[in-house]
Amino acid sequence: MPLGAVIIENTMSEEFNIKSEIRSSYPKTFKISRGLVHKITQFFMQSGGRVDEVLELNYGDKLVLILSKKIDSDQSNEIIALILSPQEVLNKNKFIDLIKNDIDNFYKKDKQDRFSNFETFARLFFSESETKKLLFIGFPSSGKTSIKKSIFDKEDPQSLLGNASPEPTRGLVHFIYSWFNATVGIVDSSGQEFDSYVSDGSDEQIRAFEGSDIIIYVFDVINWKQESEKVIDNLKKIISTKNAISPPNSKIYAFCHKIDLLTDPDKDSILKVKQILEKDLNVKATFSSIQPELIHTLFRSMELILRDTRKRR
Ligand SMILES: Nc1nc2c(ncn2[C@@H]2O[C@H](COP(=O)(O)OP(=O)(O)OP(=O)(O)O)[C@@H](O)[C@H]2O)c(=O)[nH]1
Ligand SMILES: [Mg+2]
Repeated sequence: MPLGAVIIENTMSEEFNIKSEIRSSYPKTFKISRGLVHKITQFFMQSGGRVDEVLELNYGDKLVLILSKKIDSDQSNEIIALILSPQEVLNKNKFIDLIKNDIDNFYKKDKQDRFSNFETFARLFFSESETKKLLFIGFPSSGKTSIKKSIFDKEDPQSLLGNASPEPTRGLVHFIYSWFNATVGIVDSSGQEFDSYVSDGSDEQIRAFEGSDIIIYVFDVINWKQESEKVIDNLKKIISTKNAISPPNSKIYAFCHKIDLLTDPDKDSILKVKQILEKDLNVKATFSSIQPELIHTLFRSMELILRDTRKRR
């Protein structure tokens, strides 16, 4: 994945000084230094202000792809810059093709639209990657870390239920795994800090949801039994956060976990959860457990997500 993309507007003052301003950048957390903005502008000017052509600027071990389109203005120009990490430099041709293919469409918009819709354009360079980001989010102690460890670290579920039971997670914890032929970046989040991930405009919210293709909402059967309204309310908050921040084709799945703890009288009520989440909120819901006799339920849920994700590619 590239490190980031920016659109820079350069305006010429009456004294012939150039003022460079960043009009938009993606991802939101991407910070570009003033030094690099200056270098990009200088490089473009030194190239003779070549437009409609992807220029390549080496910056340390990174590579910056630069493109400027001719616009009807004598006082200003715009530069789009895509900053590639050292690992992505090898794939530069893929990114150059993507820029060339999509730039004309982007420049059909007027200037204000370009600046406000830059994010949609820039996402193209990020969604092409095979890397998926998966976020585990939900109630404290509902089993997020245990699920992650059983599936991705292949830890023995019996010990996760016993003496190797995980400590409560603090903050957002990141991991990278190979999952079949995809690379998956996993974010395991703290149930205690759930509210901060769905509170509007917080940095935590952006860190958790930005770029998340797969969002797994975990609650357990006891949560449903004791506080079903909160289970639904939390999911609504996740849906609106996802809609505001995550990629357009991202998807939420709900895991009603620890079904080994179900007692007979609870069974009817628990079956309703699936109906409510799927019919009313349009979120796929599955039942799971890491208890050895029931762990196939968890494997099935994860398989379903994998199949779905492949289809969406
Ligand atoms: N009975 C039962 N217990 C489980 C299951 N999965 C996990 N647990 C237990 O639930 C407890 C909490 O598990 P965690 O995986 O730490 O939960 P978490 O959601 O990561 O919690 P936070 O990090 O605090 O948000 C642990 O004691 C686990 O052993 C399950 O399928 N059934
Ligand atoms: Mg945890």
